[in-house]
Amino acid sequence: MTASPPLNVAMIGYAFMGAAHSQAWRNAPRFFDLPLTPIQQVICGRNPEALAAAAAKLDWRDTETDWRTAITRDDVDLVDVCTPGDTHAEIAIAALDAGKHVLCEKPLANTVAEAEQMAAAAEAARANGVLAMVGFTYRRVPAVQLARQLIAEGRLGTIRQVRAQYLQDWIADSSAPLSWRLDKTKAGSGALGDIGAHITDLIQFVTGQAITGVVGLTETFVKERPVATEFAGLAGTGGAELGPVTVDDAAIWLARLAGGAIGTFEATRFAWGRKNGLRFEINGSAGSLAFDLEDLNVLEYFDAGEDARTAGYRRILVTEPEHPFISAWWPAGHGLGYEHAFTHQVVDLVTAVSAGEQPEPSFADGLAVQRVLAAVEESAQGGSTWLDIPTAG
Ligand code: SOE
Repeated sequence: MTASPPLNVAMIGYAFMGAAHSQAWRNAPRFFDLPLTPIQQVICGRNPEALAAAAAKLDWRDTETDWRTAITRDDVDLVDVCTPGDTHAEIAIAALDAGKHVLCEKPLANTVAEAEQMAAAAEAARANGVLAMVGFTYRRVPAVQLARQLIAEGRLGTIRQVRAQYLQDWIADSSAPLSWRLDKTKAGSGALGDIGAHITDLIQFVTGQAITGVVGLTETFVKERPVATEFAGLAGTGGAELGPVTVDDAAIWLARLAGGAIGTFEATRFAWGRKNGLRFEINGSAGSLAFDLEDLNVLEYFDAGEDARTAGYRRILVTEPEHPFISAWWPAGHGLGYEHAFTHQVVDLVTAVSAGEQPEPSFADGLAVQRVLAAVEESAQGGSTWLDIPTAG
C-alpha cells in the first residue's frame, strides 16, 4: 500500500503533552488509514540539549530553538502547540497567519480576550483553507463518543440534570512544589482552567447544549509552596525557598444549560485518592448515563423504560468494533487507555484537514469554554452571584 501524501508537523513544546502528542502523530497512520500521513518534521523548544534528547526519544526529524522559525518553515504544514497557556495565543495566531493549520492544547488561552483573538484569527484563516482545532482530547474517548451518540438519538429523553467532576490529587500534599500550573501568569487559572475546562467542554459536547449561566466558588487551600528545583510531568522536588500559589486549588460551580437542564461541576487537585477522576452523570426524562475516566472502557446506561423488576445500570464495555474508533485497534474486548484519545484526535484532525473541513472542537468551541471559566471566576470573586454567558461570535 502506498502512503498517502505527507502532512508535515511542527510541535512546539515537548513535556507531558508533547510526549502524548508525539505518540499520537506516530501511531495514527500505523493503525488508521489516513488521507494524509503525518510526518514528525520538527520539534521546538528553548533548551538545545533537552530538545535534542526529546527529538531523539519522541522521534522527530529536526529541531528548532525559536518557534518563529519553526512555524514559518516551508516544510511545515501544521503547527501543534503544546506549551503553557500564556503562549498559546501568540504562537497559534502567528502560525495561522503563516498559513499553517493549528492544533492547540487546552485550555485555548488564559483569558477570554486572547481566546477571542484566536477564534477571530481561526475564522479568518478558514476563509483561506487554513484550519484550527483545540485539543479537548477526551472528546475522543470511545465511551464519551458513545454517550454523545445515545443522547443525540434521544435515548435519555430530555436532559434534566448533569453532574460533572474532575478529581485529581497531585498537589493535595502541601509540600508538592510550585510548577507553572500554579502560576496565574503562565496557566491563567488553576484546577478551573486545567481540568475544569475539560468537564465544561465535555458536558457541552456530550449533551449538545451550551452552558448559559453559572454561579461559581473557588478556593486556594495552600497559599505558598516550595519553589521547584526540578519538575517533569506533574511531579518534582522543591527547595527551601517558598513562593506564592496564584491560582485556585479547587473550583465548584452550578450551571444552567441551553436546553433547560441544570448542572453541578467540580474541579479539584485536592481529592486524595482520585488520580484522573473525570466523571459525569447525566439524567434525562428517559434514562441516565455515567462515565468515569478511571474506568474509561466503560459507559453505564440506565433505561427507565425497562421492566422495573430487572432494570438497573447496564455496564457497557465500549470495546467492540461497533463502537467509535475501536475497530482500528485490538480485537474486540481488549480495551484502550489514556493515550488512545490523542491518536483519535490526530485521526479526526488529519481527516478534516484533508477534506478542507472545520475540525472539532474549533477555536470557537475553545472560546465558549473560556467564557464559562471566566464567568465562574468572576462569579466566585464577586461573591458567587449568577452571571450570564454572552453567546459566541
Ligand atoms: C494535569 O492536571 C493534567 O495533565 C491536565 O493538564 C490534562 O489536561 C488532563 O488531561 C490530565 O491532567
